Amino acid sequence: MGYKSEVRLITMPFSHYSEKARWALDFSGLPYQEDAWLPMLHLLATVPAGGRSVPVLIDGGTVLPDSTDILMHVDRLAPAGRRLLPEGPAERAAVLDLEEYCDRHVGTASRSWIYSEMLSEPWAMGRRLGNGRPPLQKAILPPLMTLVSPGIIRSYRAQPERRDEWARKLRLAFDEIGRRLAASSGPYLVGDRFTAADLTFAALAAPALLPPGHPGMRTPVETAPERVRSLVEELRATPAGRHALRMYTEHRGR
Ligand SMILES: N[C@@H](CCC(=O)N[C@@H](CS)C(=O)NCC(=O)O)C(=O)O
Repeated sequence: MGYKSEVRLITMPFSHYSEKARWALDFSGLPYQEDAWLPMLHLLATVPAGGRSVPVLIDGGTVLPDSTDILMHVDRLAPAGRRLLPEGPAERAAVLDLEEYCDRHVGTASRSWIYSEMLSEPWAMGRRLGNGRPPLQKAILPPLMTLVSPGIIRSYRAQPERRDEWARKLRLAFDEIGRRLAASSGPYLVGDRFTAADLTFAALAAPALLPPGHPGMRTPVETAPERVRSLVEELRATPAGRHALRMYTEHRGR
């Protein structure tokens, strides 16, 4: 099966599920074009493609509106040595199980937690998200985040009074990943090499770790509000947090 260079990945630059798909593509070395949209405007690209959320991968006639399907598609096309899913059935099942765990528990909690902390001041959040972005995006993001914040808060149950609940869920998920790391036979979540499990955890934990080296999230932890900084620093110091930061340092080339 050949790979066409007109492969298009529709994203929001700072979306963590988009980062999961983008990292898988970057790791594979396969050529693609990122089509990055700001929140809500992304619907102009995803709805015509037949989806709603980002990421969406369009590869010829194949349209994949889900990060796990994208990762599996990319993995089938990736050259040997650039695969993220092990061949062995037991290891492969362990990786897919962890990927699903992270999709359900890490990605949801990190997103709702950061929004519950930041969206009571959506203008300020828009300014932070604009950090390091082109001037037009920098100008649009504060009013745009102000406009979309009520919908985001509703969709992700990110009301400010829920922030402790989301922080608790995040800590539980990090504890679970820490246990899986301790049980692994090697320095990765499954064995002795980087897999989709490590990538998915690191990408989906990013809103709660603000990892240096993240291509779409350029908010240094030093500039974050005190309460955010405090939990980011706490989670960064856990075994799971240290693991995610190491994955960004060692495996997040572009
Ligand atoms: N299960 C999906 C979840 C993707 C997702 O939640 N994307 C969010 C951004 S991180 C989104 O597009 N939200 C806006 C919307 O649904 O309109 C996947 O893994 O791709």
